[in-house]
Amino acid sequence: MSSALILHHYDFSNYSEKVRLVLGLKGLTWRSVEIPPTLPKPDYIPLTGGYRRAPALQIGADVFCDTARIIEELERRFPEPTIYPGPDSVAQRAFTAGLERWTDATLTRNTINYISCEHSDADRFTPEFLADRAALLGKPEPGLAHRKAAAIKNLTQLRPQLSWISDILHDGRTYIYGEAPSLADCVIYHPLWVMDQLAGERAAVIPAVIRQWMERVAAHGHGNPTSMTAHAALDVADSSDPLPPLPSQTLDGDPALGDTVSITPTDYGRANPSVGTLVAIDAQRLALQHRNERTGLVTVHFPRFGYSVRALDG
Ligand SMILES: N[C@@H](CCC(=O)N[C@@H](CS)C(=O)NCC(=O)O)C(=O)O
Repeated sequence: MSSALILHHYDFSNYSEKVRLVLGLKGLTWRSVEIPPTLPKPDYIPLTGGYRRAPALQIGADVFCDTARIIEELERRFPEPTIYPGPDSVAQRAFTAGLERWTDATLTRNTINYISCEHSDADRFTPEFLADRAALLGKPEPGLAHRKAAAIKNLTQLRPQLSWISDILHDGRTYIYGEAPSLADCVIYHPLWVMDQLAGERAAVIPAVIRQWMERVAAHGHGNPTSMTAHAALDVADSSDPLPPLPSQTLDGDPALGDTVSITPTDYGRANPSVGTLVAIDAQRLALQHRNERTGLVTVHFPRFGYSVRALDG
């Protein structure tokens, strides 16, 4: 039971969709805990030690935050079928990491900004949701009068990126890297998919060649989820021990193992760092431990890329 994969996520979360697709490509069985899309998240934050973003993957008393770290762990534990089918899987992993930075940072921002301005009347965009996201991103939502201009501005940025994707697919290939699906399909799919979710209808801006590829990707499904309550997931953490931390190699300026640290996203969500004792650190990964009365001792894992770590005074 404690080795079960427990994904904390919500339906219209595009980063969660990236992970759900990987679970599908690997045909994995997992437990699904639905978390709220906005703060407060009283049954989630106790697990992560402060981090608010979705998704997180819990395995016993280990919690993996950020899709990059989650997917790395899934590939390590379940290497077959691989999400890097090659022919050179090492190079493909690196190319896909680069691709993922584009789709996470830029494509996602443009698709979400475009659709939320173009379809600002969609049911999803309640005042509470918009206020939560303005606080998350640290900037005000565009007022009604500016929405049309913001939609157009984002569309000018979105169109070239949609052309890049169409051009990758121009020779009629089945998937991004050819005949086998890979992580590259998942990382390009989710920022497009979220436009339909937020608009509550198929986004007209997605051209047919991309739509057909999206249908092929979606056909792999999400593996075999069964739902679990958040309380049951907290109980799993409480009745499990975290795995021994990975070996560490500190770099110049790093806090020392055993320091009380905060780990904070460098892009958005900075108001909600995770806080705990640093137990692992190297050039690629970070992990801290914290203790909470509802979870006992938990290790929370982050990628190094996109997160800063600093020792807290005292
Ligand atoms: N770099 C993070 C980004 C995660 C992220 O921004 N997730 C969105 C949901 S798709 C989020 O957490 N939004 C705010 C919230 O749900 O509280 C990752 O790859 O996991």
